[in-house]
Amino acid sequence: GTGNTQYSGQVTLTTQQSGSQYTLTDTARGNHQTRNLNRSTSGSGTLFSGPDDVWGNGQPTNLETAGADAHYGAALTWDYYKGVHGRNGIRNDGRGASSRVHYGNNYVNAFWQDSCFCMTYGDGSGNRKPLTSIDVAAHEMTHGVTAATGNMQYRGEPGGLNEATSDIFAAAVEFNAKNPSDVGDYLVGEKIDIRGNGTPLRYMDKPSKDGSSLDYWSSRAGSVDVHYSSGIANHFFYLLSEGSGQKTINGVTYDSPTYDNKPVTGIGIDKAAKIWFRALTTKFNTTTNYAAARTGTLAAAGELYGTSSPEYTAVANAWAAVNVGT
Ligand code: ASN
Ligand code: ZN
Ligand code: CA
Repeated sequence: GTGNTQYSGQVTLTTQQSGSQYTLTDTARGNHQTRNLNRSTSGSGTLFSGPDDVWGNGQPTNLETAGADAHYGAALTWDYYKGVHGRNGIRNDGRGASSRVHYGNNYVNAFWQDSCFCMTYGDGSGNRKPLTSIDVAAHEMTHGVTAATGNMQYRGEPGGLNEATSDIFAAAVEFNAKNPSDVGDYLVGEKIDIRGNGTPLRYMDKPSKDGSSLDYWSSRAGSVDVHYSSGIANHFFYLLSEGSGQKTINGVTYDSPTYDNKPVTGIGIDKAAKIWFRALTTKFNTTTNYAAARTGTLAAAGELYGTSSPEYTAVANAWAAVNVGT
């Protein structure tokens, strides 16, 4: 089918034909379904269906548009985990989840629930910007991957690492998608204007730019909101990928500081994501804190690239740069 999305332009969607109708059922990705809650805050809504296999018109007033964005974001995230990490779906069992759009009234959030194996998106408030961008979809779906793997508990330092894992793979999926309307960046939620002033929700190069997130580990890391302690690992991941200092990527200029004022040389996002995924799936557990994340990512880098490799050294340097483990 054809999706006329709000954030990603015109895209191809995989759908299912049943008789004279088509539905947003992704037959290539575990039958992932995209459903319309039509402002309800409960239930599973109705599966998007229609006669022409064209979904949305690029405008949020058309109720199919958010469905097209969500269906596309879920497909990109599925393809990223399968193509890059060899993971067959969120739980590595080939099963598709579902997306629910148009949750409630003026709801300015999105969330994953393991209980329904589903993610849910609000429509945003005054600015009428549904929370269905690629990075938000990848962030929420990654909560499902984390629940099925490291399962870091959603409080304290493990909670920050859980949140960061969602931001890290949100960036990785966005870069991997190579969509010209929503290019890759190290910002989270730059499309949805959640603050109403055009700024993104989070910045990975220097998380404190949002006014609340932590750039460096301190004893406060275990007591602030998990969306703020995630900053430490987001910053680690940015430094590991791109290195410290100024850098412009896809038109966005970053300037990433280090705690010790020593420069860090990046190894690229593909290797950094390989290391984080291996740590998430084979080292992390419910109680992993920042010190253990350092140990786990070092072990993962050692297994992937060797303990004498530049990749291993970069992991050590990037953790030191966010004040973990020195
Ligand atoms: N959008 C938020 C998140 O995924 C919802 C929450 O706070 N759990 O982190
Ligand atoms: Zn989250
Ligand atoms: Ca982004």
